[in-house]
Amino acid sequence: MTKPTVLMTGPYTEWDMPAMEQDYTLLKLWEADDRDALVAHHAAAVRAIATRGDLGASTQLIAALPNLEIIGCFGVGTDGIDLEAARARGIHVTNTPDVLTEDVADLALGLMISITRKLSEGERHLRDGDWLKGNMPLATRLWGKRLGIVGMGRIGQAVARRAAAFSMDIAYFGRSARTELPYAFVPDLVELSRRSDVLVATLAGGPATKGLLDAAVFDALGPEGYFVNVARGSVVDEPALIAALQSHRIKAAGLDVFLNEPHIDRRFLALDNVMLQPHHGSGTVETRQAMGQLVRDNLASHFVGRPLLTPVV
Ligand code: 8YV
Repeated sequence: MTKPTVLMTGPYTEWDMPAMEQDYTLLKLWEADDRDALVAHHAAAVRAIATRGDLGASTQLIAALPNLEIIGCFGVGTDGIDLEAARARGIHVTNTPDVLTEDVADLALGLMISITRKLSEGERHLRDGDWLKGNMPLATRLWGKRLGIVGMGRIGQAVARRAAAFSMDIAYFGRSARTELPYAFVPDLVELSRRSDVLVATLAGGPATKGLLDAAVFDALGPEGYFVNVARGSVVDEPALIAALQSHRIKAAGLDVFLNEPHIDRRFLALDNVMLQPHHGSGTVETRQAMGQLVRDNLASHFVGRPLLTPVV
């Protein structure tokens, strides 16, 4: 049997690539000098796109592939994929939920601890020899503080479970109240921000949430407030966040996601009240192994006609 042709938008982790090569004829978009020419030349053969949460699959790419059957996304966020175009043509889309939830929540807590307890400053204080001259400035307590979670999906709930162990007072904003959860629903995002010491974004990206966290939200958080984003850069009005950090209208931020990754706004680099991470929420060996396996299991299921494990469309 000939192997199905799969267009990959970017590399997967090293242990996934041999498994992908074994089962499929791979077209590696990132290695092509002329991407459009590669797509045009093989367009009719491509039956699947294997992409990543950060790379997605554009309207143009989907339109260029007349025999596309499925898009497998290595990541839970499908905001970079034109889902409407896929739906309109009956193209399946799968993602990798659940397997990464706890890791992303771990990183959110890590950022919350880092920025309140000044972990970067502490290390710099020691390495630069400043400890010999005196103690580092005092930090802020995290436990017992008021936490606002923006987006009470799987990752938001995993953050809440961890925050409960820190005796935090937890409230959330989302599309609707989750009455099964023991946390306060605040239907107004600015109001949630006003009542929070720490605001953490765990909501999905996409047109519906674009720029949702704006100047009004940061002003409501206030000069003693902390902001953490492990969701998508697009959910934040980035110029408003940078301005709030520059003018100390919020205290500090911990950011794992940005607009235009990896070419992030250079103004972030000049700020000393922000901890920056390179979109690494799911970046553990264990989770990336599980994500790769799930992408491959979905593709394999599709090509033998079994139900998809984690369909989005
Ligand atoms: C990954 C992500 O970093 O799950 C998502 O939506 O953005 C991340 O888990 C990304 O998909 C890997 O490239």
